[in-house]
Amino acid sequence: HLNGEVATAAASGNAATERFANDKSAYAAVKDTPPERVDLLARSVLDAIHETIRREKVTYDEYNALKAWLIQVGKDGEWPLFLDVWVEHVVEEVATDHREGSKGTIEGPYYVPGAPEQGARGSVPTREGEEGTALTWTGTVTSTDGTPLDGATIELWHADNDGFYSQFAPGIPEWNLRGSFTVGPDGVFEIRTIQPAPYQIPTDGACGKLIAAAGWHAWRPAHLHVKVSAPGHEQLTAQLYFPGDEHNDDDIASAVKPELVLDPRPQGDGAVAVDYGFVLDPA
Ligand code: MBD
Ligand code: FE
Repeated sequence: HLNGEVATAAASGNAATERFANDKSAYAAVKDTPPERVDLLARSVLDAIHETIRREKVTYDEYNALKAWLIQVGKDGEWPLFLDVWVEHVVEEVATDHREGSKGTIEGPYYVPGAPEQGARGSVPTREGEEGTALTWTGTVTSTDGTPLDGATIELWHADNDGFYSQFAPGIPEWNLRGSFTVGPDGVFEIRTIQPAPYQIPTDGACGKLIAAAGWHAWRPAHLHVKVSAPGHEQLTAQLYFPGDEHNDDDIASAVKPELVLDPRPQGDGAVAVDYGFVLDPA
């Protein structure tokens, strides 16, 4: 309960669906996919489904259970959640295979463009007395040749100490734990925030129902999301993780890579500091 309101799967799912529907560049791809490609991909996916039905001898009860579940995914607005948890990691793998710079990973459903600019050194907007371990994060944004990238921007978003994202759970200020940081000629940034809690996929919606029915767990390890952009360079979408998290090895979204695990240093006063920079590939 957040300020008396309950976070529901349908509310966060429908907010994520709405956010994606307003993403102009993502929607441009819908009409720009050539018919030959749509034909190839649609047939290929359908072939894989037909093959599964034959191999596993899928029954009418199972087919109807699937139909009911797919309808519920739409009603709960959970298509972004479903796709980003169980499909996006392979799209990301294929899309970034050629890169020499920093490893990235999936974006997930909760990015919102336009987070408030804080400069190269600053803190993300937080509530008064925001709960959680204080985290100071320093680093440099460079190109693959080592040149600092003047004007690079890091957009940061993450869950709070209860595992909730602003704009996708009730009772949280709009830009809480979301900020943009733009570096100067030295490429250096210093961000102050708090450590997020592990994130549990909503259990009361269609995705939660699949997880329960299959006997899976619903957890992602604690993570910080970033998008890093600089003129003339490919945008990097990444997440950073914390060592020792019990879900680093079995993330429901399969989005952890060893290169993305931070090495935080306890500061003695309960706070932690971490150094982690980004290397972008020229476009
Ligand atoms: C998240 O916070 C997330 O990062 C992903 C990938 C999926 C669901 C929730
Ligand atoms: Fe996330």
